[in-house]
Amino acid sequence: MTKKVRKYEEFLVGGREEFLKRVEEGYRIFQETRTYAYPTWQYGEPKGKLFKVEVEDSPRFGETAYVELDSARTAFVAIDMQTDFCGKNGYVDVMGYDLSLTAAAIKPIKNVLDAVRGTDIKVFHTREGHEPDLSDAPYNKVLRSKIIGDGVGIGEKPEGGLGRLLTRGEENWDIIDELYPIPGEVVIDKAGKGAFTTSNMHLMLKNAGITHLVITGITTDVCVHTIMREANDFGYWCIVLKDCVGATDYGNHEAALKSIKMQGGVFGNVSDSERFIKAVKEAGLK
Ligand code: C5J
Repeated sequence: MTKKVRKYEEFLVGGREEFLKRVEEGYRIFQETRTYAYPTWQYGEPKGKLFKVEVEDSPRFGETAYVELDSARTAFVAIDMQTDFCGKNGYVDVMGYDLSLTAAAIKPIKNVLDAVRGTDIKVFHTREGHEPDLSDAPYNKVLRSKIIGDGVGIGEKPEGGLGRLLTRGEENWDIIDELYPIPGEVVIDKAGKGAFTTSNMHLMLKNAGITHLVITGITTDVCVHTIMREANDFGYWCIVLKDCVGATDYGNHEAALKSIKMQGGVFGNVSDSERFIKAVKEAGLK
């Protein structure tokens, strides 16, 4: 019996020519307008209002471009603005890092929250933390935290602290008062640095019909980057607001922002709170 030789492409669903035509059209629009236009061919007609945000160093360093978003398909995401990451005797403080670096994001995030609350942009908050019995905490993560914390790690209460570090239900684990969620905003509890595999965030974004994420929070090089990379891989358009993120090390913060911009925006785009608020106001979203 002769064996049929199968070609790899026989198993593909097709649509390559049509897809590349759409890419060609997006390319032409970009050449004319410097805008990553909202792809209605993919997502359908806008549910809210279209508005454009200026992004920096795109597609090359020193160049400016615009990302077009549908307000009702946009999520403003505030990542891990918990006492544990920016407050006294929290997880980051116990590790000995300079809290002013992560706390610097608080005020700009508050300004953006004030601008988006009352619009049809959806607000998502995340919290990193583990179950009180530590059943979802990897051993290596907990051990490393105890070593760098000079004997006090995840699941333990530091001297003078509010509660056990990165432990769900503790005061230090919760979101800081200045940025506390209001009714109607989504709070995602995640057991990892990312959110797409350790929480229901992806399901909730999908169910809400979200296509674009405006990302803020801490820390730039860890949870912000991990979530942005996950979202980008799933095709979400991501914009990080650079003054609304902070890291435990300034060099890492800068490098993390730079790496987003490589390859024409390998993980998305970078803007800032002022440019984003201006775009929201000019579009008259309230
Ligand atoms: C860290 C985070 N840095 N939220 N978590 O451990 O970035």
